[in-house]
Amino acid sequence: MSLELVSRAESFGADLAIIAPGGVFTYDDLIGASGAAATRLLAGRDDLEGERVCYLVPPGWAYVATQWAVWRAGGFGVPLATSHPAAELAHVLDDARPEAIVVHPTLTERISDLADERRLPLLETPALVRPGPMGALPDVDERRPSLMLYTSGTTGRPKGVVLSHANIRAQVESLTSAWGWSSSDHILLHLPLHHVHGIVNILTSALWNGATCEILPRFRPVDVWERLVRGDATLYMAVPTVYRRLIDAWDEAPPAVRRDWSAGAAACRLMVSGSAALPVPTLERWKRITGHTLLERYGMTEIGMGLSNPLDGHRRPGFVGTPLPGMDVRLVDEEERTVPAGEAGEIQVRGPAVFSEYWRRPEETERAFTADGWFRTGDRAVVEEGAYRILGRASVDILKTGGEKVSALEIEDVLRSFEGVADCAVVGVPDPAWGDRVSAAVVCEPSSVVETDELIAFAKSRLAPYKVPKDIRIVGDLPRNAMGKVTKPAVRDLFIEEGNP
Ligand code: MLC
Ligand code: AMP
Repeated sequence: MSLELVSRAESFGADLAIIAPGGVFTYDDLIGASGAAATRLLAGRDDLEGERVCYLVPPGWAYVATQWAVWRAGGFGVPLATSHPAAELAHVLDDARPEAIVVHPTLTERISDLADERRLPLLETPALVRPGPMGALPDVDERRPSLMLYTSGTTGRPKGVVLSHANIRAQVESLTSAWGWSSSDHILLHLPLHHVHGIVNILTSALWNGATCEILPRFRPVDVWERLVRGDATLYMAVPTVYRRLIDAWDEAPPAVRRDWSAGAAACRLMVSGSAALPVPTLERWKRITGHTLLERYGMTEIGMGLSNPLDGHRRPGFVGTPLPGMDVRLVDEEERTVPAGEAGEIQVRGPAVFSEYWRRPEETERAFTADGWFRTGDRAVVEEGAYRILGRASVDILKTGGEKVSALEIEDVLRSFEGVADCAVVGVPDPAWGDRVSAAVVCEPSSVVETDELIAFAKSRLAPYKVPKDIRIVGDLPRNAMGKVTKPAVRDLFIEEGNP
């Protein structure tokens, strides 16, 4: 028996599955290409048996065919971020220890040295996903690992979140019923494909339902508006920073263009925002421009989506609604007792969509769950008049910038390794465009001069672009409390006082 996602796709046959820069592809095409590619990945074996396969492929047809091929061959997919420099890619390769890397030819140069150093075979997508014969493929039990997504935490480098096929099915089924997905849906996709938002909420939900997923090669606000103008997209999902950029582009357009753009967006049946807090002014502005009250929902790599405003009914600005189908959600105090109604607490989640473990990190996995299986999200919320309102993270060291989660501590480690830096503190400064603006206060070694441009170039060579501080201030000392510990709120105030938004 094949995975349910695949058997469902077989039933959608000649319907349009993917529209991508390289062409248009039906469900039959996806079954054919991923079957041939799975056969090549197996290379005569019966089953990849959970071997990791990393893929560094830009959003597009080859990405989708590769992901399905890995799954159908019994492999464990590890998407690599196309924006990451070598040091970040090396971390994932060394942690995941794949048996092979699939790469799009435009990115081969980026990874070939890393692959050679680790003696990993590199398979280029044109050869992998081309049409060809399909051999016998294994039966893949849905409890087996399906996807490993890397996420930043309060300790160490990013860790792998292990999601099974059953976890992903539970996430997709929940969203299908909550948001009314059907085969007549047509969704636009420009989010990166190494996160649940792009992979599960958009791509896999579309393919589970026999809908069409149209992949745009990159996010450019004008392209999205011009695509919406055609009036045939039914669904759109993005992070708050993207909505803000779309609003800025609309503001800059001439009145006749604005009218067309607004009419195109109004034709969608649903527009969703998530991955970071949606500022109420953005929600209100979007409503004036398009007529849509954005449906805000709350999720996390480890759990998929947990809370959502309703498809039908009142969507309360500033709130993320109620638990999604299949999700148990509770708020607890520091002793892990459920808080009385109306009081704030940590969000804990349980259910079939929740991940099983951090890859090869048993202690961190154990710390993440209570004895009776609730996952500790580290986010705080309160329920008011029946709806959840997110209050923020329990830790000041986890930031969200443009929908990307970053660890202040990981960035600090990198900055401290730069010659002449004695100490530093990284904080998220509230910013209307990015959510948290990654900012660093840096103390130099006595008699050293640190050029901020050089420090930024150094950070760029080691960190994903969204982790690189947008603002660096050289300070004489870091604000500390009586115990000598750096006080992050006081560091944040340094940037606010100095004229940041
Ligand atoms: C890019 N840059 C960022 C950034 N993205 N800086 C901070 N935060 C980000 N998120 C950098 C670029 O490298 C560049 O640096 C500069 O900022 C301006 O780049 P840009 O071209 O304007 O940015 P762009 O490429 O357009 O990307 C912005 C974005 C993108 C918002 C479209 O970041 C994005 O798609 N974010 C979504 C992430 C996502 O899918 N999150 C879901 C996680 S899952 P320089 O130095 O070159 O100028 C999750 C669970 C859930 O959270 O609930 O969904
Ligand atoms: P990630 O680890 O990248 O999956 O990011 C998950 C985190 O994003 C959550 O733990 C929250 O802190 C944050 N998040 C997601 N959706 C929302 C939302 N609607 N409002 C506020 N924070 C959110």
